[in-house]
Amino acid sequence: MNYSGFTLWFTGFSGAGKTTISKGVALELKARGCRVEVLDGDTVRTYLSSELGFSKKDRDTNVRRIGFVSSLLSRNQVIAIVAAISPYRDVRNEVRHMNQTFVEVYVKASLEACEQRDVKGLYALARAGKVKEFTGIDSPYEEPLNPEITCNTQYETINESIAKVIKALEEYGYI
Ligand code: GGZ
Repeated sequence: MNYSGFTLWFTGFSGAGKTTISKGVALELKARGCRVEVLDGDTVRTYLSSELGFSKKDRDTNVRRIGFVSSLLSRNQVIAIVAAISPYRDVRNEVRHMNQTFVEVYVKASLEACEQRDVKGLYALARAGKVKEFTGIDSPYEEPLNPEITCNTQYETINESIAKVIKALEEYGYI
């Protein structure tokens, strides 16, 4: 397939579905012969940002690091897929401008829905005050105002969200 690199950036609450959708999209793009790399918040925090916590300053540093790595990958014909809460609009905007082609995907689910899923039990810990500065509980999430793509995971299945992202990338002419 003839394509240039670009950055596909998934943002949303913990538990909204960023990791699952991004993995599905990565698989589909690889099946089509694209070179893909996934930068997931969880993994990045283990290997690249292990000293960082969840204050605004630390999250901003984390998001800038991810944005920098994605810019290096995407300018070398890799599709860089990012899945990070990246809760602050100003820094998402900053990384948008660090990347030549940037596609923002808002993985949208209400706080209530994410809290109900609570796959990792982190919301319960946050409500109990055992995890501090948790996004949506005692740390803000600023919704994207103009994302290229929105996946409403309360109303779409994971496969529908994946298909929606792939279709949008085709329509933008990126794949
Ligand atoms: C939010 C937290 C927190 C706090 C631990 N707030 O859903 P997860 O579990 O697997 O992914 C979340 C991850 C957040 O890392 P990010 O790099 O995506 O965040 S950011 O972009 O804001 O820098 C969550 C877990 O770490 N986690 N503590 N306090 N999420």
